[in-house]
Amino acid sequence: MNFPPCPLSSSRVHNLELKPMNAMALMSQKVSMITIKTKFVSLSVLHAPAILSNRKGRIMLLGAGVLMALFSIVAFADTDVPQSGANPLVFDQTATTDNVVVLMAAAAEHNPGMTVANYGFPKHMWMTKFNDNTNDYFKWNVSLATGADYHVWALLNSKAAVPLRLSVDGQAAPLDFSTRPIGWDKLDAGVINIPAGTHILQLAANPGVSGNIDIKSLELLRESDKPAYETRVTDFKRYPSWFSNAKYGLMLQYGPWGYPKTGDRKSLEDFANGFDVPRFVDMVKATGASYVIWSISLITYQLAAPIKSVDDIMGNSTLTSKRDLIGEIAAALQSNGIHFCLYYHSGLNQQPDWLAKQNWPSTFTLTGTGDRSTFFNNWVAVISEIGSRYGTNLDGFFFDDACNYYPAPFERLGAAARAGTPNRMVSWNAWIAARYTDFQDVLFGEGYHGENQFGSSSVGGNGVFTDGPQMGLMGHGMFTTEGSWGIGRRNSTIKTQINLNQALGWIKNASVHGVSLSFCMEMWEDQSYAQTTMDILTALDSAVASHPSYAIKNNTDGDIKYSGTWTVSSGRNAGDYNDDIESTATNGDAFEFSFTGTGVDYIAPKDAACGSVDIYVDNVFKQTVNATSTTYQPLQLLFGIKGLANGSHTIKGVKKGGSSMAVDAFVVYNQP
Ligand SMILES: [Ca+2]
Repeated sequence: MNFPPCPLSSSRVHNLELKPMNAMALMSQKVSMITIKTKFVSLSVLHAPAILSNRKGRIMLLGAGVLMALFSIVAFADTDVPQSGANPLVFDQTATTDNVVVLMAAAAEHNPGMTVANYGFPKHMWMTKFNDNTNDYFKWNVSLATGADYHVWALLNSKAAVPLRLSVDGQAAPLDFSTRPIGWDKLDAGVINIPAGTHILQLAANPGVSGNIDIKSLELLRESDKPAYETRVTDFKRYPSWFSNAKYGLMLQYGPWGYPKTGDRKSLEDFANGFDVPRFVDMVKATGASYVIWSISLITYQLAAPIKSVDDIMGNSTLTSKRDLIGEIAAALQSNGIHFCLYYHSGLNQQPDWLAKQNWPSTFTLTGTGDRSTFFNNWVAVISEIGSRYGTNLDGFFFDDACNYYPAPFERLGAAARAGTPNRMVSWNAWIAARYTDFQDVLFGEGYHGENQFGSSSVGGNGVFTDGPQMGLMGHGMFTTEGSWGIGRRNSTIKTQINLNQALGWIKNASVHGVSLSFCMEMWEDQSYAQTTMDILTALDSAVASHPSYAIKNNTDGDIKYSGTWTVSSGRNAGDYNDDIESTATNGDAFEFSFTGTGVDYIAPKDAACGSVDIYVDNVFKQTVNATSTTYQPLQLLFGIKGLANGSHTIKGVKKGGSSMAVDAFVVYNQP
């Protein structure tokens, strides 16, 4: 999560508060930009260790780094960048979980024409400008005890179909694959055989094709391990229907870092003790939100809850409060039928005393390598304690900045995130990139309003992407409603930046695809908020309530029985749902659609050839409808009924007159 959401503007993060850490991060970013311009990625590595040293030493080292970078323009202009991290990189062939081998692009030996996308400490993003030069390549020196077939996925961003080749020591049976022109992708590249021993895996540019590609990594999984892997992924998924049916929720990036309208912020204890939970619950109820996503950490890593593992890691309780405010909010919302999730930020780049306990590797930002075992162990201790503490009152975890975790033992982390209840949702923010792991349920959706995109769930679906970068994740959008994600500086104002029609449009589109939207709302430390935003949310509540959740069933649906002589007409290009209809020319022929819900709409075209139809609901005659029209009109509501008892029903239509009777689709309503 960035302030504002686009990391391209991430330098504005540092305007929030120029604490020493932020100031230093800013400096290191500037230095890295210099190295990027010189195209000497390896030299950037020299600067990174300085970030974690003491302040005086760091400034001196950074200065030396700049000089070295400038000097090196002349001295080493044609030097390729050597492999970072383990060399050779030994494949673990004994692990039965977390056994995806990740080859980081930035860690590979590569020519200097490619650069790291640097968004500042401690994020590691990806390499850019691959296939921009004819000699671009990545080489990983790897070692395997046993030769095997490996399935390969590529995390990359391409606007064009670019043929690429992965090879082992330049052998005769390389793996050729092509990028898809869909932007970020987790591309199934196919299978390559890697013999036992030490070998060079090489991914080379295609000199015959121009195409500027961002690439983060290759993920390799032994083909014989793939069935078990897929079973574990399937077992991990929860896809809770309460979430896909929620339509919208509220996100609050609110915590002890927040300021009142004027004046200073409070201490952690005073903040926690001063919060009025019933007042907050009343506010949430007024918005009509089905759920709340609450940030337990963000601009500072100070938890408004007595989390003992944090105290143990710190050796004191400066970062936790005595009052369990988080637990009280969770319980109060749940008792009002409002689901509760936590947003979690690692605090690495915003809380220096917390960072100091993580043994964070200085190599990570620029190469994606380094030992992060202390960080992961700490994370597991904290997250599993939070999870256990709140149990079923905590419905989900949204983990920000997954770029700080990847590559990660995501199966282990996912199990920790489920401590206390096996049904908790898990989400990792890969921002604009493809999903960083299959061991999660829900798209984080930063800056996304639920618009259809490559692989989106179909209308009436459960929201789960069927293809593309987010395949296997349930859709979800999360965005700012006002100027920022939260109140992180003194004397802030809140300015509403959406309107009701816009919000309603997003929700209508997203909800028919099973995608829920999280409106991030700012709140001053004293729990006051912008009335203009509240007015929109209140109006949204009544507007959305009149649009109950529904599913669309096409004329080809198996729950529709056709009796008589019916003909399918598809590829009609006439505006029909799914471009097809089913029709009969014989009086007495009938359709009967069985559904479960509280209402149904019968959708068909009107046309000069169409005539009258007798409609029955649960075998009781309702009325005769007429589908005659001088012109062809697709998607006409010929009959609709609501307010049925929630359960199984049938709607039947019998052709009575005219040349033709048609069925295009049915809409099933699930709420009164
Ligand atoms: Ca149709």
